[in-house]
Amino acid sequence: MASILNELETNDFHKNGFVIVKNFFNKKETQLLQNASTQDPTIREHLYDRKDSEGLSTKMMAWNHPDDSIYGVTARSEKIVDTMEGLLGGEVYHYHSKITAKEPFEGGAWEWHQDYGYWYNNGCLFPLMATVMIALDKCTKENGCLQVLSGSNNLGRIDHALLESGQVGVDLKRVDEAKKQLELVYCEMDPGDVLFFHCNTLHRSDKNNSPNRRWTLLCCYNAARNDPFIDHHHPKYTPLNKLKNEEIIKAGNKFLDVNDVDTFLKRPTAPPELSKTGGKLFNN
Ligand SMILES: O=C(O)CCC(=O)C(=O)O
Repeated sequence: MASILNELETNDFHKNGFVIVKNFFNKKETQLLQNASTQDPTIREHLYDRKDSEGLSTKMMAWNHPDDSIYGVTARSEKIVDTMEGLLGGEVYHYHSKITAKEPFEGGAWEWHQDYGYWYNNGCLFPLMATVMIALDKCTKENGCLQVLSGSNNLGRIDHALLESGQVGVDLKRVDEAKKQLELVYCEMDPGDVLFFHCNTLHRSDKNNSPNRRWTLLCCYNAARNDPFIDHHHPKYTPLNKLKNEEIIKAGNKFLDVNDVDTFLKRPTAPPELSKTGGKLFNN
């Protein structure tokens, strides 16, 4: 199948660094994806805390290779992979997937960053990488939906540093300047909607200030022609076995494979090469 995006939406992605697709998943698919997020014991066991600068934690879990669970099948579904291939201009492979879980009133913030701020350090030479964020819950301004700076994908990679909290963040002076020219967009979504965003798109999210949880599944891809030149904690080029979209519903009740536990990344994704700045972002 071809990309789910039409020419206008594809152009939007390249111009703005993101595109939201409403109802990307149908009702049944969405319900199954949501069920897995509440019922899969492997997810509960492997979520770890990721602190923000206020000490609040967002829960997170990540894994490298897609399995036969509903989440692995979704990450390999034609509608996602073909769309990624359309956006990145050729074959892609699965770089990793993750769940980011903000519990009601507790879920913390994510600081401004570009994903390529991390992935550059993994030996990915070109920013030929992107993520699809899948809304498992309603994502609103109040519960900490993703925020993006529209057009920031065209800024190139900005310097990042490791923050005291363990997150990796970007030079805020740059963000302040960029904000004078670029629109800040709150990517509010309903369950089953998705957001495709480029690895150089600046993004962040607020803490969850609401009684509603905000869980999302993010699947990240690298172009096959951008095979990382460093061995690191995410895979080098690994051919991806694409699946028909119908397989998502068939995999409905299959949870993440506990025996595949080695592939779960328990450590924060901050690369060791980045030095701590004592909690200050570039003396801002
Ligand atoms: O879940 C969120 O709000 C942000 C996630 C994020 O920025 C990331 O995974 O890079």
